[in-house]
Amino acid sequence: MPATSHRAYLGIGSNLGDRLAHLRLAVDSLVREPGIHVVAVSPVYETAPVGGPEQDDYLNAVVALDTALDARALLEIAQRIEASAHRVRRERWGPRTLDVDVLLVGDDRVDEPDLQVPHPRLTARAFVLVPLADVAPEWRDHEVPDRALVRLTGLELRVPE
Ligand code: GSY
Repeated sequence: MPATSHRAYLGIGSNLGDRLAHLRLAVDSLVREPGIHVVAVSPVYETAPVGGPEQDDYLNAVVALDTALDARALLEIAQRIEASAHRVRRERWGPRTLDVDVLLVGDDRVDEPDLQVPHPRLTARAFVLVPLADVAPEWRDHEVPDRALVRLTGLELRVPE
């Protein structure tokens, strides 16, 4: 665990049962979690499913938090919260009551079989990028190894007077 606090981002999604209740459960659980300070929650987006079998639309959001916990500790918390929503892994990419993904943890990079940070599919998923832009407008995709489909440059265009 790092000595100092860093900003982390978690993606939350649900497409089974009471989708909004599941997202609320995730946020409430994170707020109650020792060592985590939730600083912002994005708006909730309804999104078409990406990958997997035919399934219902998701509700998605991104949570920004400050913590001294590392990515592995955040993954354990995410999995515990998923379990509390009675999540059952029926099939990969299939419908789920609650998904809590570790997207970014400060500048940490993790490449292990069960945990990759930054999340490897982060930059290819509108259901992550759009709410992430709401809570992390300063975020730049050059912080992740692969090329984003859309990249914030910091360049400006002005309407001529
Ligand atoms: O990786 C998160 C689970 N998931 C989602 C999701 O949260 N939203 C949308 N729109 N499609 C998804 N496909 C998967 S898998």
